[in-house]
Amino acid sequence: MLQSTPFPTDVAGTVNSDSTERRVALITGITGQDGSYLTEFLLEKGYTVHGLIRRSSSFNTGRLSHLYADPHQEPRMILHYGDLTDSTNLVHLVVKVQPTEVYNLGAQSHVKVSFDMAEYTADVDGLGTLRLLDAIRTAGLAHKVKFYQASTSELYGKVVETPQSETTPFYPRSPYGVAKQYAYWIVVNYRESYGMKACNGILFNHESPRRGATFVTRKITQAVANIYLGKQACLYLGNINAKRDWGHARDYVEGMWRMLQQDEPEDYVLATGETHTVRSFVEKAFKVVGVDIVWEGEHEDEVGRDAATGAIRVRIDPRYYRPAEVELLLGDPSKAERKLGWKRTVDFDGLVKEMVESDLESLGGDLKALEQSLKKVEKVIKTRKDVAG
Ligand code: NDP
Ligand code: GDR
Repeated sequence: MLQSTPFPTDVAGTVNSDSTERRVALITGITGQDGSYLTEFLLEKGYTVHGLIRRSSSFNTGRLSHLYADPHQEPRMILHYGDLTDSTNLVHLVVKVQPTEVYNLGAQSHVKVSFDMAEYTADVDGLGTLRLLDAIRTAGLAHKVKFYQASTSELYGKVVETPQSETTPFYPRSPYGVAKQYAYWIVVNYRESYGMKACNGILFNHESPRRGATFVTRKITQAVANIYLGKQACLYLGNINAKRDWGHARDYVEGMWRMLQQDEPEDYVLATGETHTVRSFVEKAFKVVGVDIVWEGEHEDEVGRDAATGAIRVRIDPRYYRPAEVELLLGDPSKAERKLGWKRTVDFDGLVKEMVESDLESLGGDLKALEQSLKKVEKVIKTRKDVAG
């Protein structure tokens, strides 16, 4: 059952009077990709999870629907209306929930949109972090709460060095990156000024079948599934030469939690240590449905054709270009591996395959039939090779 009362009178997770044993998390951005995986992870660990959700005229809790409690049981996931732009609301919420861990994942998280909504992005992503930290102080919990800030590889922006690590200087290239840089430093400042146990997780891109449909990976995998099923003809993209260090969101939320289990609060990079172009993501995704893409043309006139049929499956649309681009991200996760014992478990190929197959399945595609037809093609290729000697 969806518990959407803004300020419930009885707060689950507060039954145990010994504060050292309480495990109560408060998550902003709980309805997003990471929020949903983190909630699953924390519920599994026995936490009570409180989440901030925004009032919306349409349903925005789809990623959490499988976690709603049986109405006959005490709910362990409780949702509250709120917004990172509303400090009074945040203070009430923190006082009421008395969290032991706070995960600040809420953000206007789309880089391209941040150029259109720069002030709003600064308000939510930058000042929103300050409001939440101050709500914790106002509630008298500055020394009790462990705080996670969703920092980002977008802080590195223009390439200064690679791989990028905790010591690489920042050079953000978007209003989003600049707002997140404010958030990064206010977290460091509150840690140093008030002794707050606050950490920045500098996370490189992480994706999953739950990734928002306007981020490039999910846009590609949905298009591949639609094209395979004959529901779409062509995929339009912007800069396909940009390089990203892509991991799986499920691995990354575990890293967030591990950061908060340390005695000393510090900042950590989570990344795979590999980088790939958007172009190669496209090729891999089409390959999952047995299509080889060949490229021809240049710049805005470049197209990606199905090598077997000649059909144009990818075109460039400059509308998706950004006023300033982050060309190359490649992270060095060695500090997190050494100190947190964290390591990603899903590689690039595994990530692309899972996302394409999930989109195919949700669009009604038959994965078994696909597997069989790919096996047949493999056999034909092998026979041809054998014949050719
Ligand atoms: P999503 O875009 O999927 O989720 C963003 C969440 O923030 C949603 O729950 C959204 O609510 C909420 N939100 C937006 N505006 C507000 C607001 N004004 N007040 C409160 N909540 C708000 O992002 P991800 O899950 O991918 O990312 C989580 C966090 O990690 C973000 O802060 C992002 O910037 C950061 N990050 C993400 C990376 C990635 O690769 N995924 C990498 C590095 C950092 P609603 O559902 O109502 O829109
Ligand atoms: P990013 O992710 O900007 O890295 O931010 P996104 O998937 O939006 O873009 C990745 C790269 O792909 C290029 N690109 C396109 N991007 C989109 N969205 N749509 C297109 O059609 C397209 N064509 C090419 C982009 O130019 C870019 O180079 C994500 C977000 O989750 C942030 O919140 C997070 O902080 C960073 O990752 C790390």
